[in-house]
Amino acid sequence: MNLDIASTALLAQMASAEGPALTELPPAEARLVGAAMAEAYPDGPDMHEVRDILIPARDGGEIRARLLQPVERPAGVLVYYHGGGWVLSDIDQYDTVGRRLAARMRCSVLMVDYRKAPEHRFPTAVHDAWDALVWAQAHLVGDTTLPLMVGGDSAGGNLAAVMCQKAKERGPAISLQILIYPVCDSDMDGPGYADPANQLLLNTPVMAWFWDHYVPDPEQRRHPDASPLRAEDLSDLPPALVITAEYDILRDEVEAYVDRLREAGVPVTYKQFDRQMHNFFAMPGLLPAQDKAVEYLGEQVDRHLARASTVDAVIVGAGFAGLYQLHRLRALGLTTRVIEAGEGVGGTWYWNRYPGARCDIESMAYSFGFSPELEQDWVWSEKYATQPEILRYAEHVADRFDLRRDITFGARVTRAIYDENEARWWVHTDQGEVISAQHVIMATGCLSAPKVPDIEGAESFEGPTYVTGLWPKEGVDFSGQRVAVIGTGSSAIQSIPLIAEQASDLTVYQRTPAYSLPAGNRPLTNSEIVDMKAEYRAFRQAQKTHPAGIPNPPRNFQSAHLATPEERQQSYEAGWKTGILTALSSAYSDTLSDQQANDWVSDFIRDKIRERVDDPDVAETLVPKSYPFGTKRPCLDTNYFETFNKDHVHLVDLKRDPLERITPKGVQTQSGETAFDAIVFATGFDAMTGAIMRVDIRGIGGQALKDKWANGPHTYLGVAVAGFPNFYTITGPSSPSVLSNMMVSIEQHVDWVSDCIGWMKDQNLASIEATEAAEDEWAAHNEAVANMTLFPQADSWYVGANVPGKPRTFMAYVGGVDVYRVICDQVAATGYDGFRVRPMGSVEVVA
Ligand code: N01
Repeated sequence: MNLDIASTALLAQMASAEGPALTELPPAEARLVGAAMAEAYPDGPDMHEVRDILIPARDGGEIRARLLQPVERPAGVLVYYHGGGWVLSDIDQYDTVGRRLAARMRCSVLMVDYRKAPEHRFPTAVHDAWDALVWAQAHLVGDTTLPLMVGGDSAGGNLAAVMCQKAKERGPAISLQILIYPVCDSDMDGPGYADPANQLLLNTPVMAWFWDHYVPDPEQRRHPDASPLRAEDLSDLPPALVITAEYDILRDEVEAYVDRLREAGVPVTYKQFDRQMHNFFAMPGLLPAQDKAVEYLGEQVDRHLARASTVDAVIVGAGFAGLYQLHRLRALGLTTRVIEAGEGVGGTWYWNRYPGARCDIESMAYSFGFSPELEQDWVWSEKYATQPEILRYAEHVADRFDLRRDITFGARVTRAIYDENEARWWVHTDQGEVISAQHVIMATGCLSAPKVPDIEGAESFEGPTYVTGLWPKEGVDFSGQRVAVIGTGSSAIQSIPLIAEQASDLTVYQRTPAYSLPAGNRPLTNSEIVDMKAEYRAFRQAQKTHPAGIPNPPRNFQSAHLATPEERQQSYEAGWKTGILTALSSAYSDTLSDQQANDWVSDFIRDKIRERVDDPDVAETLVPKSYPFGTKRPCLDTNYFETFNKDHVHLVDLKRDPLERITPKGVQTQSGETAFDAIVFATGFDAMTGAIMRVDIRGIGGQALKDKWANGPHTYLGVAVAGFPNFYTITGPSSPSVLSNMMVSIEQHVDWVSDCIGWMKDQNLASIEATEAAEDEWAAHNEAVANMTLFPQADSWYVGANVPGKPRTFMAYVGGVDVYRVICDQVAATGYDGFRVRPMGSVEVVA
């Protein structure tokens, strides 16, 4: 015998306690033994609701039951019958087991305290089990489509099996039976009984004692309501999920029942828990296999529930990437679901509603190019569109292409688990839904996981706090308030001038000053719009062949070293006047790769900042000096620096006066506390990987993506990950993404992924997966290219420096979207070089 250590220890402990054998005790005393043991079980997980119920029994009596409602919205209803030989135990002793099942399965669990023998002999337990089942159907399922399942262990498993046989004729419809080492037959003469190794907690005398109390008449025991193995016809029963233990006198009769179910055409999933004994499932906390069995049952129930929700692809996120991806997959004939946490489309433009939020790529360029009709019809009003206008555009796209019908709003994907046998993903949402999909596409955005302010005491502030990336839909009125803004990145730089217009007093807490250029925003003229629309096709092509997807103004291929100081000044001035983000970085070819070339342009911008700010000390504080221009994302602003010329606007340099904590009244820095009515956190995002890592993603062999990426993201082309087949990251880490016009990169990635999936369909492939070698080669190339630039020098979110503890790696491909496109196209043209594929038919087909 090779029982696991915990079981061996438990048996040894019980033996040394030298109590009387169960069979020597009257049932009432025997019950106390179990109750004493249950005190050692840990508490189960918290529930949304725990309700004790009395269900009327047909004989006028009452059946005690406990309804356990999980925190997440239930995806099904499980009626559970506990074990204990119809004589022992109750729902109090099974409270932890019930809670664990409810939490893991995300199901409402009704624990039934059917009345026990010998006070209530057979068939009372059967009647009670039935009455509780009918009650659950009426009160917990009702008019909903929630699937009804039954389950139980040992004697409870026996009742669950009997319920399924009875329900076949008279309903209710049971979608799954969960049988944990159920008692199947009353003849105690099978080989399981003969093996001395099985004579453990449940042994032959104990089983005989149970039968004698429950059904004293040996003939009556053979009735299928007591011995379900003896039923004549097992066809048309619900699918069964059956567990046994390796050391169990009942294992053979359970296996006989499994065989008979299968012969009758009932789908059965069967698992034996090795090195375990009968009863292990009833002992939470004492026997680790109990946890494993709950997890196993949870996974199987997930799958069972997901059968109803099977699609070709799940897309996570309904921002621009998710919308276009849905459009493309539909065109390929794939059934697709989009899961979106927000209540509407738009992604980043749905959440970032802070004052002044607008794009810093020109509107007519920051738009989809895949539909010439769309780009001709839509009219942008300003050079740089505001957040509401961009959100209207996203909504227009969703409506125009009829996308909403495949989007589930207000639901967040929490887990995605890959099943190698089926080559499919099980995608879980926080709404309790589980979806089976061949492909999972993360369209979760690069800057969509707002960084929770890691400032001590942040939660203690008594006034309202706001995070720019999660701005309230209804807006905020700061009129007459004393406001603090923490952070001076793009979001802060856009919002500070507008907050200053309302606030009676505004203090900006700056840790690192930003390079910002005046946007020169203005309404678009009719002729600009007409001209662009006439040129749109050529412009889209130019976007594709530009390293940042921003062809205007054109790049200068000359080194700054070859220009005279006067020429440099002239070209920087010209770039400055354009109000375009890339104008200064593309003024010379080596701005981002040569320290001296960068110093020249950085000094130019520093002088411009000094010109814009009246107070020389304030100006000097606002001038960035600690990193080269462009190595942290530069900003575009409207009157940002000028705002500090206002008397009621103050700047605190956190490098000189460090922030100590947020207090109930305001902000405490080294030099003292300042009181505020409201605080705005413009503290940025857990960029590139944050939104992906928020989901528990498990690939081949159960490997967690967060473990694989523990030392930084590792991808092939920024779109695929070795060990995670049929899993795609749109504008993922190590793709050009945030170093480009996102719309250009999104379209390129979505097109590539869609072509890849279309190719798989044509080739009848079940899965595609990046190879480790390809991933390593891509990572090495990324690093080599990044190291040719000045980018790694800055403590930016590009390297994860803004998130304490995040591994430092450069997370975007610096080689340019033009070069990147060529590489991706070549990979596709060579039959997806660097990927391994599995044909359909080499995997299990989902029933
Ligand atoms: O975030 P950020 P963002 N104590 O990370 C400071 C895009 N975007 O939301 O630099 C004190 O840039 C932090 O200081 P430091 C764009 O790509 C685009 O503004 O880490 N300060 C920094 O000043 C952009 O780059 C648009 O030293 C703390 C600020 O908070 C990206 O989104 C508009 C702190 C965060 O700046 C992110 O921009 C808006 C702490 N504990 C955003 N933690 C447009 O299209 C952080 N900070 C126009």
